[in-house]
Amino acid sequence: MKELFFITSNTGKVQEATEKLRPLGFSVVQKNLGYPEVQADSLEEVAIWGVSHVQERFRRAFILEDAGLFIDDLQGFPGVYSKYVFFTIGLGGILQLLEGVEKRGAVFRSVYAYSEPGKKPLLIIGECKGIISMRKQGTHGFGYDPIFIPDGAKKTFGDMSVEEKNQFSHRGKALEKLATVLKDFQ
Ligand code: ITT
Repeated sequence: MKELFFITSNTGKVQEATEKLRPLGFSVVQKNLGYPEVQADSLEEVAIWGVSHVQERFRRAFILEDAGLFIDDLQGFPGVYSKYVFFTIGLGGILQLLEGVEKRGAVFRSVYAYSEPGKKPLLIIGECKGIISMRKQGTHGFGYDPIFIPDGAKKTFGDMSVEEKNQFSHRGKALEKLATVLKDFQ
């Protein structure tokens, strides 16, 4: 098993990464070092900025991730502001904004950065399309999971186990690609 340091404060992300990467030969180790989340237009910029901060303090290879939910009818909101919006208006606020809206399409995006000391990070992207449910459903997962139904499923991420969510999710897809790339890299 290869150790892979994951710089994150989010234990939900760590659970999902651990579950996905274990069978692919990686053991995920959480490091909650903290880094500033710069206000930027894209997840990629946030991730790159995060890497440059962490590289100054952590002199080993690591991964970090920036993710967000982009809702079609809200022109991509909350997107890069997903964390702030979750802790302010919350799931109830999002459902209210979509009251009476029939076309409820949305996409979760995840950008992973893999960094080695002194090198430019490698970016890996995963996406999961779906819809915003009419009401909150389920108690699993974190963040927007109780209001997101991925394409091909009949229930929200909040109603899925970690394994099930990983089969559909932006994070699951990004981590699969990451594992393939790291096999050649290391
Ligand atoms: P880090 O320490 O890794 O940055 P975080 O929780 O701040 O953890 P992000 O900035 O990447 O993570 O994500 C922004 C928000 O988007 C996050 O707080 C969730 O509310 C939401 N989010 C991201 N991925 C999600 C997922 O798989 N399911 C539900 N909500 C998600």
